[in-house]
Amino acid sequence: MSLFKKLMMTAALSVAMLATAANAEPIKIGLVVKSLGNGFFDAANKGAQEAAKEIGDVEVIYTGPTSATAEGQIEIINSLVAQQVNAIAISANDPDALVPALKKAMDRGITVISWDSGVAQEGRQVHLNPSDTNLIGETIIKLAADHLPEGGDVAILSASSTATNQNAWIEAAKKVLPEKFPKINLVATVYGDDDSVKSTNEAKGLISSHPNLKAIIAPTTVGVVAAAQVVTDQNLIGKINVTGLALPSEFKKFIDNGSSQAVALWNPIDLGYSAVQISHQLATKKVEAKPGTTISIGRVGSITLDDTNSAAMAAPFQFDKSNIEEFSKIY
Ligand code: RAM
Repeated sequence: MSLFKKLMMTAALSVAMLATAANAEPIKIGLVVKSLGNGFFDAANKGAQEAAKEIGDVEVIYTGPTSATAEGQIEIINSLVAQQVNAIAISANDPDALVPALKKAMDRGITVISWDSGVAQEGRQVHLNPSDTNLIGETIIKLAADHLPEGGDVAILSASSTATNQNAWIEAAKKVLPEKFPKINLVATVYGDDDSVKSTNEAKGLISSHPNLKAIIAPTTVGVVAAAQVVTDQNLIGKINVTGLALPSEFKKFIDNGSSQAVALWNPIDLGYSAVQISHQLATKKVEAKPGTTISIGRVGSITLDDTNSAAMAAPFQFDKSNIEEFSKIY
């Protein structure tokens, strides 16, 4: 073959390869959150987009219903299946109600993981917990108990009554109460649905029905802000301590004004980043979802799947007067 012909063939091959690269569809990952308009999920999306950029061939579709319901999420799952996404990574409003829709997605070859708030095992391949469930359960009670040396009445203001994550944390909290915190008296658990208005009304209800209430524990970033605002507005600072899981950027003012002594949370940016890293590796078959598998998650480290194909990311941090300013600039 002449040199000219050889050169022409190499050039043609390069053009063909370039065309394939340009036409290659990105791996599409639907990041489905409990509801839109929640700062916690916006922070998770930041990390998700960061992971997509880092990996390179990934498009993250950030989506969720306007209110935190399973029905709203089912519609979204069906629409992502119709769009033929490669993966769905969901924070579930209900462990069971989403299973049929997610099974349908998996039947079509779509990778499904849950993160933050899980779906039952038959409805997903992997579940990523932010942190160890028992540790979070104990942490939210300890946050209240640390400031109640004499003990007293406390109440929980949760998210929706079907939220997998909050229900698991509350159950874990109730388990450690009698032995580790015998002087803490849990008088009620109410549900604000991760909706500011409902959470505000539920916080007001707790205060009027329990005159000796010493702390409101809200293991939700939406509920905790609503409760602290109510305590502030009703001049109850110093009487009722609001605590739970809070996003420092939204909550700093309540540490500053004394309606809360301390709260906790893990890094939501890292959580969204990890969900995308895991989804991508499963969707591109770089790893398989089976017990014992170790999945590396870029700058966050790695996780090893337990016998339910679940894993936890990291321990929660505590925020108080000494450090909330610094963290409020990050998330
Ligand atoms: C709310 C949501 C989310 C939870 C955080 C702590 O934003 O309910 O699922 O992980 O709080």
